[in-house]
Amino acid sequence: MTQTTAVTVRRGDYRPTEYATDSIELTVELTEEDARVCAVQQLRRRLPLKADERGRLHLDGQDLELESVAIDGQKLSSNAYRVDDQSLALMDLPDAFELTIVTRIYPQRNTSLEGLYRSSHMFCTQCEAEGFRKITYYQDRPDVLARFTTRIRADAERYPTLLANGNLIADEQLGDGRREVVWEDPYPKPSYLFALVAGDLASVEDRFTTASGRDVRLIIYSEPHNIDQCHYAMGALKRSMRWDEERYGREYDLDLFMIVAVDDFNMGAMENKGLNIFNTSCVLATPDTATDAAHQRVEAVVAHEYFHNWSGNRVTCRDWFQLSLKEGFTVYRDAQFSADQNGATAKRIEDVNFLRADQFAEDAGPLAHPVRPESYQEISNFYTMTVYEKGAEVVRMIDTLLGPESFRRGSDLYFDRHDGEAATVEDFVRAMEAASNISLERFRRWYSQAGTPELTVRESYVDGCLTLDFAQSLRPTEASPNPEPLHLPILLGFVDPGGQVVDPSTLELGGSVASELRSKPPGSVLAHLLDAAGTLTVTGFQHRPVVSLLRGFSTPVRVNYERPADQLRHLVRHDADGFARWDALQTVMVDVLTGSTSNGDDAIVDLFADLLSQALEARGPESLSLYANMLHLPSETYLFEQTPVIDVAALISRRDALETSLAVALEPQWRALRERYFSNAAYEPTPEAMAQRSLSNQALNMLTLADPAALVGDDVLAQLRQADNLTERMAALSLLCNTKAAQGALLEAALDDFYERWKNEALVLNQWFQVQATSRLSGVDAVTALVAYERFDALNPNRARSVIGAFAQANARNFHQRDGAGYRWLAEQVLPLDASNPQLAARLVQPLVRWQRFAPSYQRPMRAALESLMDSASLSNDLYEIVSKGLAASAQAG
Ligand code: HT7
Ligand code: ZN
Repeated sequence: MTQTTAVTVRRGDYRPTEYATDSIELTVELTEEDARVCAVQQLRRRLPLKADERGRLHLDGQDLELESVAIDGQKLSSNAYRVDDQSLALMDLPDAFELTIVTRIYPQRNTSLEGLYRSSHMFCTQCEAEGFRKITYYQDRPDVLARFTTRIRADAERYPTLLANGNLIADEQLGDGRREVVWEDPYPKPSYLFALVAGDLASVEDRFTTASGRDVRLIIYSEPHNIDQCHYAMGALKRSMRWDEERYGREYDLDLFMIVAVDDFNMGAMENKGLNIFNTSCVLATPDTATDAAHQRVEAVVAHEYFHNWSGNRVTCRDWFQLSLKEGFTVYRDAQFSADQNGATAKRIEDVNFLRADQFAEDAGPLAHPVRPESYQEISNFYTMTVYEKGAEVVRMIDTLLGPESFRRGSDLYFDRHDGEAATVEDFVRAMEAASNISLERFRRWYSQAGTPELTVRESYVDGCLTLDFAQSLRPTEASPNPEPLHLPILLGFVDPGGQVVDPSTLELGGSVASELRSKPPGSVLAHLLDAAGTLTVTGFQHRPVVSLLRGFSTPVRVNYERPADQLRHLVRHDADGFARWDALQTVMVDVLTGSTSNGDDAIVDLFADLLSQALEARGPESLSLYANMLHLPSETYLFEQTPVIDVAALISRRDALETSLAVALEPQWRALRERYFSNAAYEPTPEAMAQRSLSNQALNMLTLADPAALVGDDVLAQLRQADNLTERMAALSLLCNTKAAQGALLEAALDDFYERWKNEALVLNQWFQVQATSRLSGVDAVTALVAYERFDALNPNRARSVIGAFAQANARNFHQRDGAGYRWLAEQVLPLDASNPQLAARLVQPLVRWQRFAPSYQRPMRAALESLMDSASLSNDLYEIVSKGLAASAQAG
């Protein structure tokens, strides 16, 4: 029997609640068996009752044992309310009253990691999106803003750390070895921002003086064995606080800001008011336990959650359809922060890579939805790349259209207008319009239409006049069956045959599309394509220029621009904009790898030869990180996204062949690069040192490809043994795992040594699992052995992702085995997980739902694996929504 009870929630059905909850006082009594929760709410009708109306209240509740309900102190008999497994309903209510509800819950048995649960030795909460209803009956929706007071009672010895949102207002020893603390949060907030933590935690502490001179205490808590790994996050927090004041004028508003690191967490972190809760993977970082990428992720996630204090907490969302209002905007803010900390070009490359490889895939598959979705069955499934990353691109385009001064005025106006409110995407766009006097009428469609637009460009040149004909199209989707043209901001520049960027102020702009000069990047023009087609003419060139299109990826589209490869190579060599150089190189390689350009390998080798000699001379972090990015081939997932029908084996073997040719043909240059950038200096997490490590590791990778036998015994092993940091250790271990010549005793010894040394560091052990799960030499047997390993634990999301997620998402050549064994294996892992942690199961299954994009021989077994899940006894709402949408797409395409 399959799940059939899924309810669809629709955006158009939004209605405010009849009653506001002005305040809630929670008393949570923790024991080793359970928790007793007493919630006292003050409720008030928003509008007076009409003559024939009776006051009704719907409260959400899940997995709760109801002990009692009382109104204004009078206990209700059980026929005075209706309770089922999702809700508690009360009738015939007065206009204002006090509601007291006592429930019992079992955090120790809660493996879903929503609501109140146990992780290692502590209790913690996760309430976004709908977890508070697992703590007590409540109007668990983001437009109900209440003042929270939280009283926690627990064994004083076992749980000396008792935390909740806001300020500590009481702390008392109770008679029976128990202790009581009371926390009060002065800011009204929705229930999804509630948090509670109880444990025996260590802490690091610091202070921050705000722009207006207030003193804020900053504390990061973790289990004692991790506390030495929290200093990097503290530095990142202070940088974020200063940055948000300087860049957005946003000051922190409480006297205390806390972060708690927990082992078991479904996502990266959570922005609960004043008490952020973090997955350990997003807060702990030392040279030995976090790679360069992990350091940057910690910095970005700390910033992201902190920035939510304004974009999400002070101004929250009216309903979950507005999720991108806080997430898209906050991702944009954290991207700006990271760009300022570590270099704008490298950050843009990272984000565009992710967007084009993963979000474009989501937008092309059965889970495609607009940035502001119209409906959902399970809101947890809508924390997607579309809502986050495409949502951030939409905010970025608004910034591009308005320019930085007007954008800042718009953001100030948005925060002023809606402080303390639950707002909508429309409120955000209106504030941007009001502050800039720029109409975003057509632009709004970005929020309501799913799918990635395709921009087609045709170019002609006659007597100094360049004509660019633009056309846009958007594939109809179920969410947007009749898509309409979007406002595409197209940033471009011109490079002359000598390699100089042409100054566009010497040119005349015309045609049917509006256009204007822009100084960032230097020598740019911004064209506005608002209709299905339009033309930009540019006159006054001395020679035919090469067009540098979509600088900075100014609009998230697929580009169809047929032009000779030598034009792209010219841009790779000469464009003044680093992002545009990288992007042109990606296109050159994709065209060769997907077969749209024949015999291009030699030209790519020539290009790489130039880039390698430039990389040897590079100075400064911006330039070094640009070459570090350019000297990598496009990722497999990006390549898949660039082909209409994905033939996994063919694409991977083309990519392998090109990589090997580059390795062999340029071996001396790779060796020089390795010698130039390999360093024995002590580890530093600076952008420059990270770029140097990336160059050195890429050189080692290419040298190993060129001559596997020689290097395995030499540089790779030396790096594995002698490195003082995880980045270099993992690069070496990954090379051993992926090199045939290293298989057998050599690799086993290396893996065993690594395991013995790091087995007590959970996050490093995840890397050990992951490097094996993603190896090109690890098939289904290998990952089956990994999940059978004693230290594998599917209930810990980080560990599950390090094997199951890693294999399905980052080991295409083995996951997409033609006999379907990889797909069956994934379904077998996901099914038992669904019973304990539905959110995680629904995420891990997703590689299967994109089956329609693959060649027919892959499609059949992918669908069969989905069907096997659908046939199973019962699925959670989370997994059912994903699997059923995946299979519905199969009916359409089949
Ligand atoms: N706002 C947070 C979302 C989140 C979450 C959502 C569903 C299930 C578990 C979750 N943990 C955190 C994270 C963020 O984007 O800032
Ligand atoms: Zn967020």
